[in-house]
Amino acid sequence: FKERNPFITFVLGGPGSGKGTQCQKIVETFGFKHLSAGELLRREIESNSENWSQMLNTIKEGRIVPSEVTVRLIQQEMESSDNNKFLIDGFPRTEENRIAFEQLIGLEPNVVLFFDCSEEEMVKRVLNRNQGRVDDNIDTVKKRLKVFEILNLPVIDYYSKRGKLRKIDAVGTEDEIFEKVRPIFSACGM
Ligand code: UP5
Ligand code: MG
Repeated sequence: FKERNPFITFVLGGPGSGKGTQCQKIVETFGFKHLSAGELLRREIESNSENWSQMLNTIKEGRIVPSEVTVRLIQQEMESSDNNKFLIDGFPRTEENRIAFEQLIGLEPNVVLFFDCSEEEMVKRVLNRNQGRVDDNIDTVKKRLKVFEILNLPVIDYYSKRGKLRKIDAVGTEDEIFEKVRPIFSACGM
């Protein structure tokens, strides 16, 4: 897979910061393959795969599913895609996730987007979503925010130090935010 020289973007940000929404726009404009780690896990749970009930509990509690599960799902999707440009949404959540990906896939991301949003706005967006997600309730949202702060901020910090982080102010309309995203990919020659 490494030999295909894929272009990999990690898309990070707290719960409800607009990762999925902006990923859709990036797909429409730049033709990436979108892989939401959370979506892949929810699909695994729905298909009653091995350990589905444990995974469901983990998500209900806002905790992080073991790296080996998530990385395997992402790897399968990447290897079976004929697109060579990937948006990996909501992953890596932890330093352990990041290291597991880099070791197994043998690649680092080309770019890391970080949608920076206030907690107040994130809570409001998540509670308004109404798509029946088991983790979209005030108790779980509070836990997700805490897990984001403790486990994901160090990953964001790591990529900032590597010069790969593109931080985007995620307050504003969806279109206003996308106009800040667009030049990042244009500058990469897409
Ligand atoms: N919305 C979007 N943009 C808006 C804007 N500019 N103005 C106003 N409203 C806006 O957006 C959220 C809502 O806000 C939507 O209703 C949207 O219309 C509106 P969305 O684009 O869905 O935000 P997103 O950042 O994708 O929020 P999401 O809730 O999906 O983020 P999470 O990171 O919490 O969820 P994810 O699906 O990635 O993970 C869920 C759980 O899975 C995790 O908590 C964890 O338990 C588990 N998980 C792992 O264990 N490992 C992983 O690697 C990944 C997930
Ligand atoms: Mg999402």
